[in-house]
Amino acid sequence: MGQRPTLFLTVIVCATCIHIFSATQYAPPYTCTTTTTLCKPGIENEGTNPVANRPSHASRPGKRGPVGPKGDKGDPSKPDPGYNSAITEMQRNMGIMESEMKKMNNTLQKLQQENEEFREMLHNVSQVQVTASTERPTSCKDYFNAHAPRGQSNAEGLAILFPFQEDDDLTTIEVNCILKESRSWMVIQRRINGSLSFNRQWEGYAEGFGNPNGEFWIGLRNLHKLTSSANYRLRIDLENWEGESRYAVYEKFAVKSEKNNFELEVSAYTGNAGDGMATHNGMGFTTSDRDNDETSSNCASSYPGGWWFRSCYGGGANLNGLHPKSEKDFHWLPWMDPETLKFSEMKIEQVN
Ligand SMILES: [Ca+2]
Repeated sequence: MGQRPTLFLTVIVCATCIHIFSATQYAPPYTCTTTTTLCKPGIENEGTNPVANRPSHASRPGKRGPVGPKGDKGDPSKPDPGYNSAITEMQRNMGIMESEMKKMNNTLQKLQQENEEFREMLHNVSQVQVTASTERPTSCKDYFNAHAPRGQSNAEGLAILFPFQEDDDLTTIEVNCILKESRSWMVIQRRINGSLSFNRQWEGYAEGFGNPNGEFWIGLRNLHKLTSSANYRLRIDLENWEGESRYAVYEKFAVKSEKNNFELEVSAYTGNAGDGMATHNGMGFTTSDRDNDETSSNCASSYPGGWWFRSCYGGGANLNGLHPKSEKDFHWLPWMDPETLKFSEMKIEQVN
């Protein structure tokens, strides 16, 4: 009986030790991997260990786990293969972009060239249109081509012409155009009834005056521009106070520049009025303030009105002289001498 109390005490002590050891070994937080049943501290609990899942221990921090081995730093002289492939991809993309830029440049150049060609074509078309346009006739022939019914051989109309556009000069002149026996004439002078004074000085005759539909002088500057840019013939129609008519045609008609005093060139007469202009051929124009005649006086002062006077109008004509019948200065002497005229009309036609 003396050994039984000792054995019992020993058992009690060992049981206590086992309990204490167990409590220490499995104190939370305990972690487990899903593949181990033995939980270890420092790893988050996600396993199935029933001890680790105890709610009373879930918020307690674990111990820091072991630090792993350091990684390989790599060789700086050997770039990352991923980096190399990115660079290659960028270079490939840049190549594509350069190629696209070249294509765009080529397209742009083509467009610019086409634009230039288109502008040139437009310019040519507009030139053709200007020449053929009914809005901008260059001559009375152009005007009648647009306005006279086909087949009509006689007509008359007031026209605004653009005769100087070959020099890109869009100066217009307003004239009376006459279609007579299928020929187109531009009126440059007309006397009807003496209602308009032709007693003008140099600037007036140089610039022109009157109404194209009535009494009219086209102006020496216009005459020079017209007849120096193309060949013209001149036709003069006359009427006397008895109602008779005569005409004179000169195949060559031109007026020189103002610097040359608007010298007259006229020749190759045909008609039934007689050659009233022959004596005036080669003369400069004379007005009361500009004496270019061959007399010691000024013919335009003696016979008011400007003309290509030589020995005044002896043997010739004075179509810008005083008109009223009583003044007796409005003459075409080869036909009527000493009687004066009632009507005169000077007109020109371009010779092709
Ligand atoms: Ca003189």
